[in-house]
Amino acid sequence: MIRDASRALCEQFGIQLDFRHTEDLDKVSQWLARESQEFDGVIVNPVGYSRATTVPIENYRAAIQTIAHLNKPVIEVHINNIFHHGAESTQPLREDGGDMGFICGFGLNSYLAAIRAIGLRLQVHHRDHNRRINKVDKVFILNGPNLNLLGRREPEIYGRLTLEDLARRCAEVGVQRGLDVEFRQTNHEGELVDWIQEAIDVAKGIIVNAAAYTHTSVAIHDALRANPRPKIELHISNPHLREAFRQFSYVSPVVDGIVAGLGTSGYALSLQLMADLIDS
Ligand code: CA2
Repeated sequence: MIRDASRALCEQFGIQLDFRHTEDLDKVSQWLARESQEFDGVIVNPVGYSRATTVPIENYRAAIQTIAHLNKPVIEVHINNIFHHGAESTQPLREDGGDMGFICGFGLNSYLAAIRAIGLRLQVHHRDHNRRINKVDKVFILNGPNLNLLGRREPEIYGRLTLEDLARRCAEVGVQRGLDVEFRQTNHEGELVDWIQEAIDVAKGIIVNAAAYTHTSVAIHDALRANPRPKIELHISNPHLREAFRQFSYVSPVVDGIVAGLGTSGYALSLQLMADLIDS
């Protein structure tokens, strides 16, 4: 099922798919290390690797690091939201540095979004048939503190697009996917809480980049929890690869899925995922 759907999407992009499965993590390390010249990107689902004590995680991380140096996109995917079940039993890879995205909680669509992200990175042409017709649903995209600085500071982390560019891009993708996008930014925690509450009555779904409040705000956790609509946590960077204080999220346990580390293209990808969440 995952293999067939992944292959079909790859064909649309003209990407050749090499889909492999093993229970032996050591083997994954070997594939990554030995064959890194032969692929342009990697999607890896390490399942419950952090629960296993016998697998050589160090080798695996070293292998990931090798391909990060080659500047090839690597995306960790999980079918379920791994933060729904206690973050200490299953943790995302936390390798320092490198170019690694993270998508979890969308079922099969976690894989398809990762393929789309790699397609975008490789700038390959594709025909996306995944359109919704005769349907317009309101979706909130809520952005937290300092994201108004996008494109003006730290482009090496957050890219060159401004928040206004992103809002425009999201509106375009929204039109394609039958979503009426309400794009907002605030530096104030309480305002984010107000908007998450407002969305209960007004929006079919919320995509939230709570920025620094992700790591500090019980109020935002509670507000999201009270909103029964589909919810996606979004980050431009991958907080798990950054400072220790970014590695805990109050948002992760109360959302359906998470998209991180895919740069500003994560916004468009999240909208695609949201359309599918609303339809499902
Ligand atoms: O990667 C993300 O999207 C973050 O949510 C961004 C937050 C950070 O606190 C999170 O850990 C991860 C920071 C947003 C600050 O945005 C800036 C944009 C340009 C220049 C300076 C800050």
